[in-house]
Amino acid sequence: MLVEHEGTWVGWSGAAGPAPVPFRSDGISLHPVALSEDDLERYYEGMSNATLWPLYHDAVEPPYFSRRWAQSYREVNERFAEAAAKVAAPDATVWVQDYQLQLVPAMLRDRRPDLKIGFFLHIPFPPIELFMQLPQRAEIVRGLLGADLIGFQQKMGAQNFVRLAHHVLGCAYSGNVIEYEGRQIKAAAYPISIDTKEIEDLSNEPEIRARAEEIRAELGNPKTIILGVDRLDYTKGIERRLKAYRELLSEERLSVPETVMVQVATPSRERVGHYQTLRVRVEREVGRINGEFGRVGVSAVHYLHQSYSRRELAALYRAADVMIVTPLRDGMNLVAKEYVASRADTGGALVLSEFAGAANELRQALLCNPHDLDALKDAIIRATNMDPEEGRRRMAAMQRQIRKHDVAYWSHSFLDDLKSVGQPSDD
Ligand code: ADQ
Repeated sequence: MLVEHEGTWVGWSGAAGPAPVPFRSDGISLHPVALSEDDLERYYEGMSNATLWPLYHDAVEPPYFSRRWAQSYREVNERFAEAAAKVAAPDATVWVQDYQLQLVPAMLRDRRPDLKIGFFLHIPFPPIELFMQLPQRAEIVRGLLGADLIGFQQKMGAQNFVRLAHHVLGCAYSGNVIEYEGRQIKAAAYPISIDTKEIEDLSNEPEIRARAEEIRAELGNPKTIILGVDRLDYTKGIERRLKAYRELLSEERLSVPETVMVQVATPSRERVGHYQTLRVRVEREVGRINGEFGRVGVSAVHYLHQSYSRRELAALYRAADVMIVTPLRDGMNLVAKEYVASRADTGGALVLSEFAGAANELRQALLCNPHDLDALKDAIIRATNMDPEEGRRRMAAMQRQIRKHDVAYWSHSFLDDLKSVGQPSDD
């Protein structure tokens, strides 16, 4: 998308310390912004990942509120706004991404009123009742209203925001258009997606198919491979899934070695307290399941706390008979879409939480409420015993959806809408 529009990327390099000098790569100009160790601790791990992340995900873990973190969030947002203001051409379009930068739209508009500003939130936007806990609530709403178009993963998020702008700042609105300081700001849903074709092609490569066979053999040729792939995050419902699996083994509705579970959990935010305790809890549960149901040389659950290449992930998806995606709340969940795209053979079955944004589109998945353990267990059993013809029909229908609604569709629909909004209001 940036290549197509000869765009410039302004972002963080991923390492603390001075920013590398701007450079070009694959036809894109990159302008790194520096984050110090202090910024990392307060702005990134603190305000972004221990305040906003849990608050926006239904407070499934309690958010911490800190004035020092909020001050750092402000400072770093200023830095990004300053950097973008410097590099943006006259009347350029700037697309600000995600919850770490919610103050940037207004800061950027102050500096560069000529710009067209879009904002996209990759995570859910919470209901008013939850958002109102945030000490910086008015500041964040004002920050976002600096944009011309605010994109959310789901309609519900957009509606929450419109109501909130009215509630907190008294903004008038009509449908999904908010009036603020003589401007009209649109809030709408743009469900993000994947490069469907790329993943389909990848998973059809003979080498990936051979690797999928090899994985099955390495797991002892079980009848059913159950797979979970997530960042190790408390929003992803990994513990619920493991508990459901343990109960199914204990009730002998599933058994080892006919069934084997693989849980890939990418290391994530490892210096944040919530994540450290989650890791301990998940590893304890994995140990318990293997202790009770494993045998010498046969694990009931293979737990892989590692990052994988796209090729290895594609092979794992291709090998998995049942994919379990059980977030307690998730903006979208690309893993669910990647699994569907990987099954060009129309094999496999997807168990999907109703609380993932992806559930709005993947209606033919086996949808369930992960808080309802019995419903989750029944969905896993249904997926395990799915009639192959029914499985193929469901998979093919989901594939039709994500072939049309791929990531290019997402970015084009957002940018097309951005072109046509933000005109001054009549009064
Ligand atoms: P995430 O919470 O990170 O994203 P998700 O949408 O599932 O969640 O994306 C994860 C990505 O990481 C996928 O592309 C997946 O393939 C990859 N991944 C997962 N485990 C991996 C591993 N072990 N090795 C390598 N890659 C791995 C946030 C929001 C989501 C939203 C996305 C995009 O929380 O709701 O869908 O942004 O907007």
